[in-house]
Parts: sequence; structure tokens; C-alpha cells
Amino acid sequence: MSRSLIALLLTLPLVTACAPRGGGGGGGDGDSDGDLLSDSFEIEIGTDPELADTDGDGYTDAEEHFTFFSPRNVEDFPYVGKYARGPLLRGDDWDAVSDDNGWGQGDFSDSWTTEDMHGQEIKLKRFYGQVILVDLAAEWCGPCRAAGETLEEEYQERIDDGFVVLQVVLDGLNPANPPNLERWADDFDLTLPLMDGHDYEIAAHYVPTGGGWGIPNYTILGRDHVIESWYQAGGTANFSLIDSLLDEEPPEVAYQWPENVDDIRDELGVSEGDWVHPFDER
Ligand SMILES: [Ca+2]
Ligand SMILES: [Ca+2]
Ligand SMILES: [Ca+2]
Ligand SMILES: [Ca+2]
Repeated sequence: MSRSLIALLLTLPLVTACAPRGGGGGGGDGDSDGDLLSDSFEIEIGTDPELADTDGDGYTDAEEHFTFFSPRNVEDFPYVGKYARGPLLRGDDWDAVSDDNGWGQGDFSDSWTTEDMHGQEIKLKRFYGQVILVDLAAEWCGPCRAAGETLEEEYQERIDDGFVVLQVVLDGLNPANPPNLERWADDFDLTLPLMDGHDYEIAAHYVPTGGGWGIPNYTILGRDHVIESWYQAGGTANFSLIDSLLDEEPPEVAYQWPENVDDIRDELGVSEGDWVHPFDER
């Protein structure tokens, strides 16, 4: 049998399987599983029209789609940290904007991945469209502690405008030890994303190699993921720069919404806006 004939035979069952659904006529836009998303929209975004929680993570397909989490990935769910999220730039779109990337001032920032204090994955690129403050600190550092006093307040004031602080805590009370993130969070009532940076891998992206840099140390990324301010050591972060960056419009990110988007937002209690807060933990 020729290769093309085999390919044709392999394709045929798919075609016949899809035909009744597409051409059914009656009830094409029903919501079979009652998760608020119509069957046809679920087919468009790749979720199961007959299962309200496609990936089984405890959040319905609509809840995940409307808070910019993946309804098809059980590891990704509106989670404990509850950081506001916006639509993620994916695949080719990400490649197109991240062409000229690097780690210095004026560069489109490369991405990195680590875990937050809740054990959830944190990816820098996940915050594309937000103004990002990367804050290197340590528990032993007095000036870091002084800055920590007001950090949560500054974060909360701007969170709905699309601001996020990613605080990388390098050391514990003794510089030789890793930080105790729970203790650090308790000391300053922090809810912002906290990460253990004791291996200095994230820090190495933002400070000159060879040492000689001080903490607290701040890097600020604009909504377009370009490093606007790099290697600012000491004091508090430059919030006037942050506010001027927040005044800029977020870059466009394509995202699919169903026709009844407003009704579903009402039903879920999710506000319209680019930055949406996740639900409570389940
Ligand atoms: Ca549905
Ligand atoms: Ca579904
Ligand atoms: Ca789910
Ligand atoms: Ca999920």
C-alpha cells in the first residue's frame, strides 16, 4: 500500500467522526456540561464540551478561561498565590516580540522559571503586559527589611492596573542559609510572589557578574517586557517610573472570548479588565 493511501485512510475516520457534530443543525450552541461555555466555543478552545472541568483540577473550564489559566493543564489553576493574571503571549507571537532579548537595560527581558513560596510555577513571561518589579532582597539585610515595610502596600495600590512585584529572597537571617519565605512573608504581611533565590540563578540575570553589587536591588520591566531600569541598588524602588510605565497601554494579546462573555463574567463574578484575580483555593 502506498504511503499516501495509508495517510488517506488514517484521515478518513477523523473526517467522518467530525461530520455529524459540524453539520448537526439542532442545538449546535448548547452547553452540554453546564459550565457556561457553549459546546461550539469549547470545541474552538479545545476543552471538553461534556465535562465541566476538563483537566480535573477543581476549577471549571469557564473559571479557568476567564482568569487566564489553562483549562487543559491540571498543573495550571487559579491558585494559592492569587496573583492577578492577564492573557499570555504564546508561541509565534512570543517569538516575534522576544527577538531582541537579553538581560541589560533596554533589552527585551529573557524569561526564567522557578517556584513561588506555595510551590507553584512562576514564569517571568507569564507576566507579559504587566509592569514588573524584580526585587532582590535577603532576610539579613537591614535596608531590605526597611523597604519591605511598605512593599505590600505599594503592590496592592497598583495591582489592578497590572503591577506585580516578584521578590527574590536570596538568603536567610544568616547569609550562608537559604531564606525562610514563610517567616519573611509573615514579617511584612506579604502576599506578593516570593521566591527562594539562594542559588543566585535569577539574581545572575539582573546584576553584573563578578560581585560587588548591593541589595535591595531593583529591576523594572515595562508592559512590553523591556528592561527600563536595571541594577538600582539601595533605598526603595523607583515608583514614579513604575507609575509612568503603568500609564502606558498594555500590548495587544489575542484572546478568544465567547459571544456571551458579559453574562459569564456576571455569573462568575469576574470583572472585565486585563488583570483578573483568581478564585479562592479549593
Ligand atoms: Ca460547556
Ligand atoms: Ca467543558
Ligand atoms: Ca479545570
Ligand atoms: Ca487547569
